[in-house]
Amino acid sequence: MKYKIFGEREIKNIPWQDRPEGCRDVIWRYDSNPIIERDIIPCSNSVFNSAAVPFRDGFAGVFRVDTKARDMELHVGFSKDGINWDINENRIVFETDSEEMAEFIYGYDPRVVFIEDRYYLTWCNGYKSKPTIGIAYTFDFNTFHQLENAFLPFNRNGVLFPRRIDGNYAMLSRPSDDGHTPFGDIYYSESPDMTFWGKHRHVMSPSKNWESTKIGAGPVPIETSEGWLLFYHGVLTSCNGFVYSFSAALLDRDKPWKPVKRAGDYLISPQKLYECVGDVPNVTFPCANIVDAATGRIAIYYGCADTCTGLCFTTVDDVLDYLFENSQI
Ligand code: BMA
Repeated sequence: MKYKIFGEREIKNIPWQDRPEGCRDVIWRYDSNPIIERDIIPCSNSVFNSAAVPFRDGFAGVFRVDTKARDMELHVGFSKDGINWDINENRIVFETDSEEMAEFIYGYDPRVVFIEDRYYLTWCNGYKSKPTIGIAYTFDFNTFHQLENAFLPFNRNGVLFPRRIDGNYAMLSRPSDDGHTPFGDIYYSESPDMTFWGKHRHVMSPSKNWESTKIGAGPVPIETSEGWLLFYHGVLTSCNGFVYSFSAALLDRDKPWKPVKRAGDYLISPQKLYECVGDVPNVTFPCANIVDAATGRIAIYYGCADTCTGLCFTTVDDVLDYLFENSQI
């Protein structure tokens, strides 16, 4: 491996396929996508934009399940290989000491990260029916303890860093509005205790045409010798609606609100039938990456057309080489 990875462990059973022969793409798709079909559990209308992490000798995940009543719920799942998943039929019911947090309105687009001694879950949480960032922690993916919302509405795409920065927990987020937000930059905030958030910093605005409407952080940033590798989604407004693609950027290791490299092109855009056709056409939306520290392999989980879940692959060396050769900053 050319570049160093920090804070990740060896994941021998990481889901993986080699780059197909002749393929020159930086990120390539799993050839049996989608890995999770929309009807995987009886109540599901769709399962997409979901999180997965290594857990015990396999993997655990928190899945966005939109039900047949079209409620937006969060469900736990487990897998031995990261590809075939058992997803709980009942949604997560959070425990909380805060009366204000007790009412569950909706939850979507989860991210999961291991920090210090436990797994933290962030998601877009309906607070009095307005979207903001919910936070909970779990040790076992059975009991989830919900903390206070990180921010006031309106906010989405809250993504925690896997370690403290300068002594504080750190989170990326995307302030938004109450609808299908036609704008959006990525911001950075810190907290000493996961409750009080401040030191807000601007990270990135939309730049190129493929992301010209809005951008948002995707999976948990990966710490490398060159900086934090962040996959992020970007939205183009076409004459037929939003198109969600994703790409990569590198953020400064000590001051992660400073981008140091940024791709000019998308790395995945909706092109396969299952990405172009579904409840919301033309959406590829990454929410999780699993990294094998021994090989630098990265498996990315992404929602497809707000309907099902796909998997794609790259390596730290592939993405960083690409960013160093093609950065548009
Ligand atoms: C965004 C979020 C995502 C969704 C996308 C496309 O605003 O709601 O969950 O995938 O729209 O519908």
